[in-house]
Amino acid sequence: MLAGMSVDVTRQTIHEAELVDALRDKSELAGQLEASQHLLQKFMENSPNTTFVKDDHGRYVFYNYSFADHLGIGRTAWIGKSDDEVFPKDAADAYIAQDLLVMESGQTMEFFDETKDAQGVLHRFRTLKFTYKGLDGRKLLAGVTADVTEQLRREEALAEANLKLEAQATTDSLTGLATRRVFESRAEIEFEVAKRKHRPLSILLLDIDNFKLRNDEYGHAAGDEALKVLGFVLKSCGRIGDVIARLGGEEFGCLLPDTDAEAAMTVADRVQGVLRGTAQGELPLTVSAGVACTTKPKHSWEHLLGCADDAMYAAKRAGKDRTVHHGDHIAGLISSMDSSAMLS
Ligand code: GH3
Ligand code: MG
Ligand code: MG
Repeated sequence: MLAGMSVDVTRQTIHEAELVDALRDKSELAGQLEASQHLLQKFMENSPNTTFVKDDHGRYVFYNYSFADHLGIGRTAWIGKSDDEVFPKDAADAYIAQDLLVMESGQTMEFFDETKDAQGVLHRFRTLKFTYKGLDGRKLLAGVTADVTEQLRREEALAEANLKLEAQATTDSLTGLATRRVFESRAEIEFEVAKRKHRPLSILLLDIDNFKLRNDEYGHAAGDEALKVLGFVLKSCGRIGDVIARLGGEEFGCLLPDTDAEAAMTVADRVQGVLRGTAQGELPLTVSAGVACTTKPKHSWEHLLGCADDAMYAAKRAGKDRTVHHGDHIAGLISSMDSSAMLS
């Protein structure tokens, strides 16, 4: 019996020791929980992002220092209040509508808006809103808002700079015409379209005559002025769908879809005619031009451009201020070869 009693006392002692251990563990856990809650609260309060929590009636149950400082309100002034009590009607309506959407869907959603700070400076914000269950089981809505004014400003400046770069790469700054890069990429496309649809495509190449002399005699500015005049004349002689480009220096190209050689020669004549009637300093502004058309099979757009170039140089050799059609140029070459063969 005595021996049995001594066993019970030992068991009791063990239970007490376990209890003491369990209580110590519990109090340690509670301490850790409190410490981590404290840490989280400090992070929330001091976050540079504004954070807030509203209950299922849209009343603020929490907001951090950044929220209070941005709106210039006390750190508890809005607790228990809803948006329609603290914001102007338009803003309040927008926030309430967003909250409803998030509460009903249970999804995390992103919103952008603009508000003025306490000093009247406009800021742009990105807000993420989501729902969660509070300790009492009620649905709460939380929001994290980042000030993206600077980020958006930088992104917009970058987009604007890219647009400018793109424009510089595609538009000749002096004449406002397309650049060689645009001409070549469009020539490739139009050549394929013309081939597939069995439609003619013409290229008209023009080079200002004696341009070096103009620069030397009247200065670079006078040369630039002549380039602008020709650019303007070419634009006025083209039609919608034509690609008119400054290919470099004083050389210009017109890509004329759905245009046969005869019609392309008419465009060239029109340009020459307008230039003859345009006073441009003491030197007449004339061009030599070459026309090539796809009506006869050509290998590629590059070949077509080469033919127009040959024709343009034939116009230079023939005395400038004229247009030569590549087909006629070749026919001329053949007949001159024939006559020299007959003579020999
Ligand atoms: P040709 O009648 O045989 O075509 O002779 P040209 O004097 O017109 O041609 P050349 O190729 O000998 O000279 C072209 C000149 O164009 C040389 C270059 O200094 C000038 N030039 C090129 N780009 C520009 C520009 O943007 N502005 C000005 N003002 N001149 C330019
Ligand atoms: Mg020239
Ligand atoms: Mg030239």
